[in-house]
Amino acid sequence: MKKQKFNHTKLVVLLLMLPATVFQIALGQTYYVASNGNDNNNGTSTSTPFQTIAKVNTLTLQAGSHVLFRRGDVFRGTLTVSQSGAAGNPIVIDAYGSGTKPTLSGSVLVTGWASIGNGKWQATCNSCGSMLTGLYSNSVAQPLGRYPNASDSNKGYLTVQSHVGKTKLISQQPLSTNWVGGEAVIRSNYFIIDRATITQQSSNTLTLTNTSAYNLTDQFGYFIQNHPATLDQQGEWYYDPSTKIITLYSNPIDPNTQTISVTTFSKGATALGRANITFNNLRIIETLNYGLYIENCSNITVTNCEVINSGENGVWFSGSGNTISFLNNLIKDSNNNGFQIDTYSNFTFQGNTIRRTALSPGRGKSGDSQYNAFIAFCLTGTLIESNTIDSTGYTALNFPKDNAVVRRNVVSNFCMTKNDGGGLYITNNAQQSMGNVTLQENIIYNGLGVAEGTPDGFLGANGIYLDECIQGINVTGNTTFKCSGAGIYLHGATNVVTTNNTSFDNNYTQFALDYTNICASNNNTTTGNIFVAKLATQYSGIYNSYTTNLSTFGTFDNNYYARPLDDVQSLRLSYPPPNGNLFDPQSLLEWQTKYGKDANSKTSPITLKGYTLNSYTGAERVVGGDFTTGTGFGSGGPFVFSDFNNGQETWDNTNRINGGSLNLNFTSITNNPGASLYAGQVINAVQKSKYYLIQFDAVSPIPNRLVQVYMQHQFAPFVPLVDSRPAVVVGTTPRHYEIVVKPLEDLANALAILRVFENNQPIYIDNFSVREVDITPFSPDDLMKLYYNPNARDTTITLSGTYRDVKNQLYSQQVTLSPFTSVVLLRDISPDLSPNISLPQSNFSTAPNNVRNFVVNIFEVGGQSTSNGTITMTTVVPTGYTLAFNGALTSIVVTGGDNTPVTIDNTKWTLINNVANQQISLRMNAGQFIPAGSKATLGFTVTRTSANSGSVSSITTNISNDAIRTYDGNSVNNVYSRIVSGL
Ligand SMILES: [Ca+2]
Ligand SMILES: [Ca+2]
Ligand SMILES: [Ca+2]
Repeated sequence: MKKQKFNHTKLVVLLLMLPATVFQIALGQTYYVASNGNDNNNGTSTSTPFQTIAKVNTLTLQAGSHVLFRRGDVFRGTLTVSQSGAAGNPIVIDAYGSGTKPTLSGSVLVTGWASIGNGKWQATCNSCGSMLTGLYSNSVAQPLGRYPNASDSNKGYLTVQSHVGKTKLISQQPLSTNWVGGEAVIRSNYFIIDRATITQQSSNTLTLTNTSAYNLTDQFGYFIQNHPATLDQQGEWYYDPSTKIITLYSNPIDPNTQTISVTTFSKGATALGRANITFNNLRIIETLNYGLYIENCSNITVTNCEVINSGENGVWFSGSGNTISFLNNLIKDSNNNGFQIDTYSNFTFQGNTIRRTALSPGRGKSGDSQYNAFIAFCLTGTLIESNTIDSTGYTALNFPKDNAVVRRNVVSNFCMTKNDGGGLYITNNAQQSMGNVTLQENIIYNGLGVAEGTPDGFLGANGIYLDECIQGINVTGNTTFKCSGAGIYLHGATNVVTTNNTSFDNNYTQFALDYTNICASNNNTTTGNIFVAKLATQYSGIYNSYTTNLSTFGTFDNNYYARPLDDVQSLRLSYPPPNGNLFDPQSLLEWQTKYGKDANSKTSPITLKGYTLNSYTGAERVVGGDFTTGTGFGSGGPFVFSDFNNGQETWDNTNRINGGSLNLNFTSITNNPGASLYAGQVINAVQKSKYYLIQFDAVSPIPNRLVQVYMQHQFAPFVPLVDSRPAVVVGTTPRHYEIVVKPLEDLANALAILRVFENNQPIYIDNFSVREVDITPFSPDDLMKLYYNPNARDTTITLSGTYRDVKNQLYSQQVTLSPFTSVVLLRDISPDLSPNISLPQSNFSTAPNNVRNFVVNIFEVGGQSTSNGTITMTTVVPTGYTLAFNGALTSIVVTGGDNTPVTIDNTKWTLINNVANQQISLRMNAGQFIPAGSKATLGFTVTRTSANSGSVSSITTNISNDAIRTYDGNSVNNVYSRIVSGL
């Protein structure tokens, strides 16, 4: 036990003034409390402990006094500390003995359950008051009875068909029970769950007493609780305060065989208007309202406590005060907020864990600022550090708006009861002055949202959510991932600095800077961030304004906007017409050139193909896709339509790519946002269970032309058959493009679409092809991974496979992360070609023994099929030999082999260069590819002509380097040499 400091001056005064018995208290008396004690004891030793909280509440404690509860014991009631300690010499409430922490329980046991039939039991709770917030069977919380049950359809939500204000609810579903006296639990909107008493019912119309600030909203959900007719599932209970009778559904378990407790005491421990109090090592459970309730106190320290099963807030520092330290505590299973602190200064919240907060709709409180794990309305000097917050009904950590540091917290699984909240959240919709808040190195993931009870399933759980009129926040070094909304969402923000954060796999966007109706977004700084969209349906960034030009949003630079599976148009920029592109996906280039932002920012260093191509399984669907003739296309081939009737197609025969090609161009320039032409190719029936490969070659006289590639309905409603429209970038050098499409539905009349954006320069298309294919899709989770380190020391993670980060740094064995950092790794799985030469008999004599047939095998060893028709290779024979390639051959007998003809692929390749019959270069034909793990085999003939007798030299074959990695991502193994000897 800690010795208390002795204040001699105070002692002298006390000696003069007080009788001896009080003198001992003034020294800082230690009191012991044990469940087998006696309130008639003096309480001053472990052998003479008090027994009850009620006795402790009668003591006049002094600075330095300790009240110690025996570990392993349970004490029922509310511990009220009615005195103050002194600075540096607090009153301490703590534990003694060994074992589990002493329990302060706010509940009483209820016994004598009588069966009333149909699985229901009743018992009277004489000490219960006007409400009950918890019933526990063997310490496990049981559900308040509700209709419909959470296990029913739509997770137990009925639907508001129509309403009048907040007091009349017309149910879409018929109500056959009279629910008057019960409570309607209403999703008034995405982020509010209100409770209102049902005072009248007429058929499907409920009249409510509803004190919420929010009106009802049609098509949102509601259910009914706190009514005896709701009881039909194990554990459901109802309490009638007028009779003090509890009804419990328990079938077939006889509740008399269980320990049933119910919440009766408002608080577990409390202090009002006091100072210098420390709470250590207490376990506070099953309280009617609050586990720990402190009001208008200062210099309060709480360490190593557990607060469990609180009927409303787990811990509430109400009112105002200063110097609060809340360290290394556990708060779990709170019905409403886990931890709330109002206007206090100098507040430290460190090393705490808050779990399972407000997970039952209707058990939390109505209105705003409820269902949160942590909410602080502090004044100044707040530190929120190294906490773990998991599983929260709404916002996990609602931080204060002034002078606060929020760092190194791990926040997961939030918005599990309500939507449109955050992992870290703040709003300033009252537009007060605010600032000097830092959010640093937090790790935030699994922002969920719940679809049930909403009309459209909007989830909107954002990792870091700075909502409405936020100013002066520094967001740095945080990691957010797997949130249903944005990783970081700035909603009407000014002077917010967002630097060096990583956002990955957030379902809507990795980062958003948005407008609100109240506040514009201005003068923000967004630099050095890594925004990686895992899926093609996610955005890397969204910049929206409908009030001011996007160029006033602030400074943006050195960010990564990466969407490796579809990296071209991963941004969305919205600005009202005529100067913007409302809701259209856009490229980083558009953001850079049109608004002058992000000059040094980059997209993904590698493009990941989300599949490997195994084979073609269907016939060619494009007639005349090589555009060899100028007739026929437009009927069997593509036709053009456009937004403003200015798109046209013509035939080009100037060998832009490969002979004739399709010229897509505009007859006039409208400058309308998103103005496009669409080259539609009839491809007839498609099935949603199949994959289709759209291929073409393209070139334009100017660089950076975007072409979207997708499918849509040929006839009304003309809607796309895809969730997202992949885009490719067409430049001044002809390139081959391929996009795999999996239609959303079976359709008899589908179009393949090439969408070209308005420009005064044409785009030329050639070798246009659509075929059904067999592919093996890769799971995006295998292609892209986020690793993070939630520990205070470096952590090394072992990798299987080779990866790159967005800065193109290679990781092959492991990655080491500093504390509270993360990395997004992209699998390095480009196709990798590696050739060899098969020529068993390589000693060349003179004629007639001077001719040899050999094959070059080009193996794909990277596990990824090559793109079509792009591979080039060169085979060279030494001086004194000649080399021949016959493009008509389909088999060859390798000289010195087993005399079995080897099947070769010569017909699939075209000679593109021949230097003196010694150096032959070939290019694979359009439409041909080397599947993953497979090979191409080419047959050649080599003849010794003038090589010297006894000479030794090499035949060499070489796969050309492929900077854009469409057929080879590893040039180390691209050269193979075979020694030949002249005899
Ligand atoms: Ca029920
Ligand atoms: Ca052509
Ligand atoms: Ca290679």
